[in-house]
Amino acid sequence: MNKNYFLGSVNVDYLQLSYSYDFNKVNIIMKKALVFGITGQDGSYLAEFLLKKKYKVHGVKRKSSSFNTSRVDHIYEKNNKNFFLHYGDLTDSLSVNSLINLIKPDEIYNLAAQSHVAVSFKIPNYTANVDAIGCLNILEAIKSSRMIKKIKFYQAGTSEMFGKVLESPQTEKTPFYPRSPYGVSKAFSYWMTKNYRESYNMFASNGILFNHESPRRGETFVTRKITIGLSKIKLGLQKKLVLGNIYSKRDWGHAKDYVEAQWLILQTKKPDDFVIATKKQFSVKYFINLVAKELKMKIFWRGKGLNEKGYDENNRVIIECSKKYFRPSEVDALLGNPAKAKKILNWKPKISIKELVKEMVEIDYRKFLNDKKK
Ligand code: NAP
Ligand code: G4F
Repeated sequence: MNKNYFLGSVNVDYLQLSYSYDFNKVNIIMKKALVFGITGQDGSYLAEFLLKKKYKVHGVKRKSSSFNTSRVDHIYEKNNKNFFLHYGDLTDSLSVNSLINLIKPDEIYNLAAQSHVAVSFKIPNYTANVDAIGCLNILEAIKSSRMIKKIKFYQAGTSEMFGKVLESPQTEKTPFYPRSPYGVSKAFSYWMTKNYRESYNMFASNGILFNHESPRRGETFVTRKITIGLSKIKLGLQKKLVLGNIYSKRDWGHAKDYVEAQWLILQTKKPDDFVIATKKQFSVKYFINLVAKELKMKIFWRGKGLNEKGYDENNRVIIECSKKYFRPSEVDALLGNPAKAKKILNWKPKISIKELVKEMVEIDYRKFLNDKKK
């Protein structure tokens, strides 16, 4: 008779460990997480978070013509015993299958996506392949593996699924009305995740995350475009910042807080779907003003609509709007209610928008100051 009895998992002060009992000896086996999208903003913070929780972290990176691991290189150097990178691609179901069967993870986080809403209008087919079919590829791979009972799956859903919002603030019960190929593709993945949960009894959960930012945010998203643009203007490295719709409103949090929620979503007894948000809403224009304040810059606003411009103390235009950055259909305002996450996950955001702006500005300003000195 085999003396090893698998006893499941225990929750020790958030430190989740699988263990096996061998009569006199207890072997602690580290949990394994497989993260699709490890090289992105969230992937890098989630990897750091999971390593602190003593997971073995396996990340999937794409083959690209230039380096795409800058957000995780520091982890690789420090923790290389528990951190592994594998080539793969969500659109390549064979690679998804073989990675899952090779690694045999306890938890899978699908953070991989073509995540830019405006770009999704230009490459809708590609966006659907990655953001919709990619998720299905993972769900099918889990279903056809022998680990359907063991693997917990997290799908990175988004407030963009609420789109042209039908109520405010948005909750888990608010109907979806996506407004972009990105939002529609993510809604497909949301429903597929729920469907596999209900059809095959899989532990598959959706996070419905509202906008979250950080110094690692992609440079073409509006918050980072603003912190970089205004830092460069302050340093005389750029004359003007050209933006799109500065009146749209978002519920912005910090990515560090949001990856903790992603993990908590997989630690519940039953799989479920959760809104993760701050319940605070600000316009893009307000965000610009916060960044300017942090940089000790004065911006004087004049004009209305597309003609509204931001001027500096010398009456020079430093911010203007262009239709070029408008989307064929806009999501005007998002505001999330994270009450369910607070109640069930005991999650709440810790970092305020002012602290977020301070951190982003400090890092971007310092970077361009150093570049200038070179
Ligand atoms: P991100 O910085 O754009 O990262 C996306 C990641 O997906 C990158 O690692 C990227 O790899 C990878 N990827 C793209 N296409 C892939 C493919 N075909 N196969 C495998 N990997 C692929 O996004 P993020 O801000 O971290 O967001 C993480 C997830 O949450 C995304 O799914 C996003 O849609 C969703 N989300 C984000 C927010 C937010 O405000 N940040 C809010 C709600 C939901 P490369 O580095 O090679 O490009
Ligand atoms: O920073 P954004 O591009 O983020 P968006 O479209 O809200 O999407 C982000 O958050 C979603 C969650 O709600 C994620 F699912 C998604 O993956 C992504 O991370 O734009 C924010 C707002 C929009 O209304 C946009 O029209 O800012 C407006 N905006 C104004 N000027 C601009 C610009 N957006 C960008 N990217 N660039 C501009 O120049």
